[in-house]
Amino acid sequence: MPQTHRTQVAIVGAGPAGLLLSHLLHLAGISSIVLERQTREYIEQRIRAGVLEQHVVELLNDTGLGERLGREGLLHHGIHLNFNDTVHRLDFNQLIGRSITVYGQHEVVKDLVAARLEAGADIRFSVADTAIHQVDTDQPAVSFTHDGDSHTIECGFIAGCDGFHGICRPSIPQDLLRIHERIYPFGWLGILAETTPPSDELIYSSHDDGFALYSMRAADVARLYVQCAPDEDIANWPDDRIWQALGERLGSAGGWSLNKGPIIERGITAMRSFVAEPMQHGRLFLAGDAAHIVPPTGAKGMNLAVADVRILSRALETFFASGDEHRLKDYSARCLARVWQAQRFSWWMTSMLHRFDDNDSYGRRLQLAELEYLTSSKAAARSLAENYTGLPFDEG
Ligand code: RFL
Ligand code: PHB
Repeated sequence: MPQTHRTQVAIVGAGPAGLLLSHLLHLAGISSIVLERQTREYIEQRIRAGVLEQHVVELLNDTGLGERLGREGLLHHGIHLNFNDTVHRLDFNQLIGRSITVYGQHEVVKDLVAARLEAGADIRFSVADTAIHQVDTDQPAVSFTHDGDSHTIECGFIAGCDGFHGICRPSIPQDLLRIHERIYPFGWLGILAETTPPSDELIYSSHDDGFALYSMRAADVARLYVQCAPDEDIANWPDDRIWQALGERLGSAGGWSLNKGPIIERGITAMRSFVAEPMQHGRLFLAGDAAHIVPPTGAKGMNLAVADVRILSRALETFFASGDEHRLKDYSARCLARVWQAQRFSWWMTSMLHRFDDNDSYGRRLQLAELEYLTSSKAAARSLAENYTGLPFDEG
């Protein structure tokens, strides 16, 4: 039986962007329905980002989502940079008085799903055939199928929070979008392992063999990455090869030791920078990975998704309270100003830390000069600290 529903905002995608938007709108008394093609279990297990900027932590705290984050999140005041057999600590707290929190994206997702469902939210998991309609009118709609039935949501606005491979961005006529893109000649092989992380802060390691990153999820769970080919077959990386590459790239400068442990998750991520402009078409607003992608070296993807939906929820609040559209009209420009700052930072971190062309000794020496400068100049270190811990939200 075809069914029709009505809501103020239809949200496509239950990642951090879609779920947080639904939560923020709820706090402002605005109704929404969230559509997700995966199951609840799947989105709550999907291992992805781990670093929350200080503004993001503050927003989650201020909106009632900070309870488990406060208990289980790991507050970090700095990171390590490891290169040329030397290790340097950048102390964010000392440099700029700010910090970050390590807390898995899937934990944020679990907290959001729990808060939304407790508040009686309408989240539809395992939907299929999602399509958006009439976004250039003031009566847009979303259609989908669920358990074999067809449904239509009539709404005031559609939020496209469906990630890079979603349907919302491709629904915008391609001649209205400008795409800016860079593909990198490498990927990351990431593992989650049951072992003590080598350090209690993140280590970014630039090694002649390639980049490695040592992160964590808990005192006994390490999240580790090694640079690999972009189209790498994971079968080429048996456990021993992963541990050996991680050990070599960590080196001995920090006095750290890397203990092998059972690998409980593994995957390869291609690296890409991508921006679609504008982030709005009629009554469709894109947020998060649906509009932009950064390589993970700067730990910015999830944080940008949060900043977008904070700006969008404020704009929708103004509209529903007074009919004033000026914030909705400014949405794309306001987000993109911040998005481009994060693009620059993520591209710069990626360029500085990875192995590029094997034969380019000049390029390698430039990377090392940049790292030397960064770790010897307070001005340079402050710039990294400011961007890494997060530029201010422009909630305007
Ligand atoms: P998501 O999380 O991809 O969520 C989109 C959701 O939309 C659903 N969907 C649909 N639903 C209904 N109908 C359709 N047609 C649909 N098509 C798609 C999908 O199933 C999904 O549930 O996007 P969102 O919300 O914009 O969030 C973005 C973040 O997930 C992403 O930017 C980060 O994970 C990136 N990232 C990092 N970000 C950080 O801020 N800090 C980090 O430390 C960090 N590390 C990382 C990362 C991403 C990584 N990978 C795997 C790419 C480390 C890695 C390795
Ligand atoms: C992670 O913990 O997964 C992580 C941390 C920092 C990054 C990317 C990923 O830059």
